Amino acid sequence: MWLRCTSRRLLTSLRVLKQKRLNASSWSNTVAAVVPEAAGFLGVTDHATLQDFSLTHNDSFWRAMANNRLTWISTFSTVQDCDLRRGKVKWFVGGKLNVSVNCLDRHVLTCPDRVALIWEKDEPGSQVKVTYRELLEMTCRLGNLLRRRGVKKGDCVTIYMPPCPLAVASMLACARIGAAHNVVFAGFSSDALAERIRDANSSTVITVNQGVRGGKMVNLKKTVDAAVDTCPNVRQVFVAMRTETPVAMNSRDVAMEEEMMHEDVICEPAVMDSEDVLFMLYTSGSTGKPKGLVHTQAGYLLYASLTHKYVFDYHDGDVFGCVADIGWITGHSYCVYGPLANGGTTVLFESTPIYPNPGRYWEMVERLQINQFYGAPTAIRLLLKYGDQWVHKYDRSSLKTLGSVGEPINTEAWEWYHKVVGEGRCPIVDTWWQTETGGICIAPRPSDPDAEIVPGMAMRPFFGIQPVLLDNELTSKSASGALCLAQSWPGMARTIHNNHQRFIETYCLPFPGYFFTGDGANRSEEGYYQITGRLDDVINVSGHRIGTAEIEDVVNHCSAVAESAVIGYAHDIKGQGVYAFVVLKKEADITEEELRQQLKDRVSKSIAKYACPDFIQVAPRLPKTRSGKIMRRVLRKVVEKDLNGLGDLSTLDDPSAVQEIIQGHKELC
Ligand code: 6R9
Repeated sequence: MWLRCTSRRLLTSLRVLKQKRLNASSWSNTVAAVVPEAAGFLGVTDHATLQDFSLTHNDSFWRAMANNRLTWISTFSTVQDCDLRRGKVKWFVGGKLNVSVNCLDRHVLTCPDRVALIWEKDEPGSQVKVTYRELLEMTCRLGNLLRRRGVKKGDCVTIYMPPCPLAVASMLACARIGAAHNVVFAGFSSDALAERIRDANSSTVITVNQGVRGGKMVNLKKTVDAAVDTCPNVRQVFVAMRTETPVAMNSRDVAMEEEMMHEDVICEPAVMDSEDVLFMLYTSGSTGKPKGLVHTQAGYLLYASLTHKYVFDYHDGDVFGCVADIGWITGHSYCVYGPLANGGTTVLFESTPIYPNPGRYWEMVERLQINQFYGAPTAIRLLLKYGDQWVHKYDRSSLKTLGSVGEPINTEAWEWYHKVVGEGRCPIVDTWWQTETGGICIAPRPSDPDAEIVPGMAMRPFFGIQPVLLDNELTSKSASGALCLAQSWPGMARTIHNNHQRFIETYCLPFPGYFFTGDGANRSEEGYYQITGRLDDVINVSGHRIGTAEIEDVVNHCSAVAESAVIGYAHDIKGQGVYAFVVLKKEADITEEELRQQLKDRVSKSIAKYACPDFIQVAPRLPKTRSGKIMRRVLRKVVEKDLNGLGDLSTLDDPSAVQEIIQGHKELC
């Protein structure tokens, strides 16, 4: 079904490379079997050669992949036009395509009745299956509706929905008519939603009357109403009915399913340029407001599709179970775009890992016959504590690969996932990537299902990815440093919406010529990568990324607060928890209990519940340098109870501040 592209130059250069790198005896193994689209016409048979080739012949590699995996309306003229120094990133320049056609129409031609989506609803056993034909029909009706209601190519539509087929159809309908989507995680508060709607300049919002999660109803439409009331640009809100509970409809509201029924099932796809915007997705940075990272059409789709196929060893007919929410990049790339571009069957998980009991994931694996399961370490750590019996109860023989994403996976969780869940026979793929990278960049088995796996390590770069650890000797084999990527790849974000300068300053200027990820990493003698965590003030709570500055901003708005410092601390289950140090104004008249309640309410109203501090320590003052900078390093060490590791305190303005902090911490914890 894929178009075959056999470039003579590519063939020749690969043969040369092959001769250079390999002797005849190492040709036994079969990249032909594992990366057929490369090996089939390249004759390459091992990962290292193909990985090398993807870097040294970057254009040839990506040209072949783009021709092989994507269906183009008209082909591109230039593979890439990138300059990381200037934050310029363009791939498949001049090419025209439509992403929804790549995810739907071409599969409807060959396998219309294959299941595209399995909607695993909150109540176990109430799953809904949607075929490719049905998803195309839903998408077309919705595309026509959006068009009729004035949504145009280049507009941005905000989607505030839990994982469900209509949410996926909404994303694809935007792609069909050339509008960008901006999915906002449906756990965000109305203030956070409003901020994102305004920044994205959306005039259309899509939502549901209520969400259902863990047996509870959540009034999402109410949150949208409160948000939209502060967004004068919003002219219409489409409301789908997830439950039967009626909701008050305002003049701007549109009953989505009813209106869709009047629409045609054929919707002309917009002709999109490779570099037109496909979506933006807000994520947290170390300073300031959340940033709307922008992803474009062809490069993103190709990268999501290729990584989905090779990192997880996905094959036709497999059921892919990524339990992330569609509001995060993991949901975008591995619930929606990657699997659908590959004609796969993908699960949309609406519930929680412990509803109705801690056996939920594994009961679902048995019932849906899931082959690849992809989840977050925080959930694994939580389930581990409930004991093995919840896993043993269910048949997991369908499982072939187990994936991990979002934060480092600790050894205990890795071993349990491997031994108990996977019965020691399923490889664990610890995948490192970010909203910015669009898809997985480092993972244990990007091509070879038999490759060695080291616990707790993301290990090997994906094709076309060249990690470097900077601030370190570049020549040494083992190293540690700031994780940077030395050349562009098709899935990377192109800019920050409305703020290209911030994009350049955040990712391109710290190490000129390299893309700076914000993470630190180690490289072993064997060349395997291990991610050590963020180097900036971004923390990771239950796999949700949040900037400490964002939380401080909300805390500082409380009238009793003079200043604050928020840090992450190691948490058994969440990975990291939030710890806030607060200095009160002299005139503040508030009890500590009132303050705690007020701050929790404020943070959950302005951001989301997961960002609420677990500990709030009221301090007379914060340790600062003489130039007035808060010494967060000292605060972290106090919370880690590593008083010997406080380090150099010579720049401290007043050393007694540290003693006060230590004393206060002892009293609180
Ligand atoms: C996909 C996603 C990105 C940040 C990233 C890093 C952390 C993600 C990881 C990991 C260690 C892994 N992270 N995967 N750390 N090992 N396998 O999570 O995107 O929400 O943007 O977060 O998450 O710190 O920089 P996003």
